[in-house]
Amino acid sequence: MTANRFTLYFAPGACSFVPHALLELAGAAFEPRMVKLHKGEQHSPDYLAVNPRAQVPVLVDSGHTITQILAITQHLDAAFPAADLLPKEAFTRTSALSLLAWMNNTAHPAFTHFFKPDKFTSDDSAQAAVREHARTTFKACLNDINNRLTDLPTAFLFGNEPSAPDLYALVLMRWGGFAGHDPKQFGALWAHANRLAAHPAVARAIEREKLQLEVAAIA
Ligand SMILES: N[C@@H](CCC(=O)N[C@@H](CS)C(=O)NCC(=O)O)C(=O)O
Repeated sequence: MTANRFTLYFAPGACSFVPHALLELAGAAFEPRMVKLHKGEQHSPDYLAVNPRAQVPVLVDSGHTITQILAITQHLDAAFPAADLLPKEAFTRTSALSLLAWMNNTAHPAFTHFFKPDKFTSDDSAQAAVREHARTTFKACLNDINNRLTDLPTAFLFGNEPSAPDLYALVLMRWGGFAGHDPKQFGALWAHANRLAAHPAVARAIEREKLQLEVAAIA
């Protein structure tokens, strides 16, 4: 039996779902290590020794620690070329990386402003304003993704098999539910998430994280 080469530090429902599902899509043997963000485990000395930035995901490959979803995605794509975790054709690949970068550097932080407004101001009333504003800006991000998915000729964003941006789209759609955005209002995005959830490899990651596509809104 081959020894586990990969260890993934993840939190259920967090952006770490992207590399988690990529590992499943690749058929990789990996050790999943759950970090309970709501319990503050990311700030424990043990975890800070893994990632001093106190964030998930972290992928450890043969003793090399890799952070940031874009870097992890590239790394897994290189390790498992047959899995098509990113498209191969040059312009399609560039489009996929462009979308993945936007999801990571724009849509994701828009949600963070809603979910953790205390990261942006210590003033309580300003936090409420940041949260309300982010609720709207994040909805615009979900509409952007929904528009891309509308009338798509393929089952997934860059072909008939899921690639990394598809997985991030599912994460962001779920988060929308926390912000009170019923996922079913984004018809193409909702249908896409359900197609993804029916994919056996993605379903394994969903099952391990015990995720529902619809979540209750938080105040
Ligand atoms: N750009 C980073 C984003 C990582 C990130 O924001 N992770 C969140 C979970 S989605 C986290 O670990 N948050 C810890 C906290 O809020 O304390 C990446 O691509 O890995």
